[in-house]
Amino acid sequence: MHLSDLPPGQRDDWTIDQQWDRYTPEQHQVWATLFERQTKLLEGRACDEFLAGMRALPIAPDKIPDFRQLSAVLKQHTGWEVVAVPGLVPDEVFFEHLANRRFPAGQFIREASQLDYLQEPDVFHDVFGHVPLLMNPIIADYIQAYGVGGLRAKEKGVLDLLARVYWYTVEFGLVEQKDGLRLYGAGIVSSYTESIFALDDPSPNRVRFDLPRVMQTDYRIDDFQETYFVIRHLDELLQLAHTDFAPLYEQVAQRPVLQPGTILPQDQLVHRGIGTYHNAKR
Ligand code: HBI
Ligand code: FE
Repeated sequence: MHLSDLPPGQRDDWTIDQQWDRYTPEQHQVWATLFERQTKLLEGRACDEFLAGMRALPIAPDKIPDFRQLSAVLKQHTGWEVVAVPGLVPDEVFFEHLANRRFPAGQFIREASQLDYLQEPDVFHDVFGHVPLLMNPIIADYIQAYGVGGLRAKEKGVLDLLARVYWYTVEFGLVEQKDGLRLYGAGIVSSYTESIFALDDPSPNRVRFDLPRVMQTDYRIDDFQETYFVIRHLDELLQLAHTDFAPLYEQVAQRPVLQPGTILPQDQLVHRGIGTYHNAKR
């Protein structure tokens, strides 16, 4: 791609200026509405590390956060920064940023009339959902490792296998804590309806996380998940960050892709879903 093909203001790493001063009062109000709704829900639902990260960051209830301020605090704690992008960026661009501890966050915010509808990750999903856990040293290393691994997986033609691991952990993961199941996936904690569904609804399966099993399992991008995978502690992800996936790719690539709702005899079930939600749509 030639520099001259880029939209005005977009750099060749796809980053743009956040232009924080240009957000309108209406846009800050959308943030405020989402923030208030979500914060009420997440006490006792999100994992402790998420809630701790949220408290420690300059994320206010009534204003879209300024990425420069977020980055200043993140840098000190885990060496991460937040950079603005227009929306989804190509896989390699995304991985290159993560591998260098830069989190690409959507600059725009959803419309007030479509609070629960998202085609691409916006500033609420990316900042409210992802950034608090980047304050945690385990997640900080894990997401960087995903960036490094993503570049390799893309070369090998096995990105779909790795992308499932990201999906079922970083985006839609559940973790067991002393007082029960909690949320850590950004796709869940940034969604009002899925924060309730993932934890409280009898419909979805909740299955112990198993790496090759997850690599085999297709996921839903346009609806609640049919299966959530549960880790016992965030430390499980640290172990993953240090695992060589190459031999697993070879094994798993031979196996059939599993549909999102499939349960295998060897699965360790935390909860067997009754399937009402997704069955009603089939
Ligand atoms: N771009 N901005 C942005 N955010 C993402 O989460 C993202 C992306 N590009 C590619 C991508 N995710 C995924 O398809 C990869 O994680 C596989
Ligand atoms: Fe995300």
